[in-house]
Amino acid sequence: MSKPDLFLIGGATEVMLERLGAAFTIHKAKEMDDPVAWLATHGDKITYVATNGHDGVKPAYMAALPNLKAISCYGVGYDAIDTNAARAKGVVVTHTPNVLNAEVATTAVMLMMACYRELLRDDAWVRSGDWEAKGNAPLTRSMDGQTVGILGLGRIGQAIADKLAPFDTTIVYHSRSKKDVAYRYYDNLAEMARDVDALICITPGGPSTNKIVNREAIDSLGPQGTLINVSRGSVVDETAMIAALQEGRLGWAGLDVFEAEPKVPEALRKLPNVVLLPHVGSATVETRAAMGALTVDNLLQHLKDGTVLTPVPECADM
Ligand code: A2R
Repeated sequence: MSKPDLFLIGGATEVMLERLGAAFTIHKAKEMDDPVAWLATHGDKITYVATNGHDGVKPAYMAALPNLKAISCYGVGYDAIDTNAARAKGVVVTHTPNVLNAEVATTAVMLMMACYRELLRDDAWVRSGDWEAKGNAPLTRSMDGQTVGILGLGRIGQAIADKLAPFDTTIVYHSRSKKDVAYRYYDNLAEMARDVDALICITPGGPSTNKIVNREAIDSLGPQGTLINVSRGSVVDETAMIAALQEGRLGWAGLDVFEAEPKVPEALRKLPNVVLLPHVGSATVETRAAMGALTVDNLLQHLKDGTVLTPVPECADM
């Protein structure tokens, strides 16, 4: 019996390719000159798609996949996939929640520590010879005892709160609904930003969170405030943030995500009061292996009995 056809958007690890290859005939979009043209001829035989949170599934691909059954997304964020369009076609979408909570939380804490303790400046102080030439580096700020506002206290947000506990932080949070936790809840983001030393963004991307960290929220965080973003670049008004960092209205920013990544504005790259990472929140060998395994497991499960392990909430009842 011939294997079902899978359209692979973006990359996949060797282990993923090996497991997928045993069950599916893989067609790699990356190796096609014109994937849309290829789909126009072959799209009707594709029943499965594997993609990632960054590449998602373009509307032009979706339109050319009439017999699609499932989309498996390597990553917890799936804002690059139109889940409503998928659902309307009877296509179930899966993602990789939980297996990356600890890693993304570590990235958030690492960025916060790097901002507070001026890790990059002090590393440069040693490398440049300034230590010998100028003496001790200027003092930094302590990360202990800070009040930290978490924007989006979900799976990862809670993991961040847990990892910050040894720093004697006071955790508060903002989300659309109050959670059953002991932390103080703010129903207004700017109000929370006014009361905290650091604001950590860890909501999903998409229209409902687009630029919710706006000028008002940024100004509320203020000149002594630190903004950490490990969610999506779209969550923060990047232009407003850069202006605030340049003008001293915002103190520091630790960023793993950007509005038009991998393009990062030069004005941001020039600032001394930022720490910039190339969207590596979950990017360790261990965590990416776990995410890859779950991405493949969802597809194999669907092939076996039509169910999936970790559907996105919008497809949970399919
Ligand atoms: O708003 P709620 O009560 O649904 O809480 C969720 C919150 N959230 C929002 N908060 C404020 N304004 C919004 N428009 C909004 N939309 C969602 O974000 C919840 O507390 C949190 C998301 O938590 P989880 O669904 O458990 O997601 P997880 O696994 O923590 O990942 C979060 C995101 C991914 O979507 C990727 O973009 C990124 O982390 O890696």
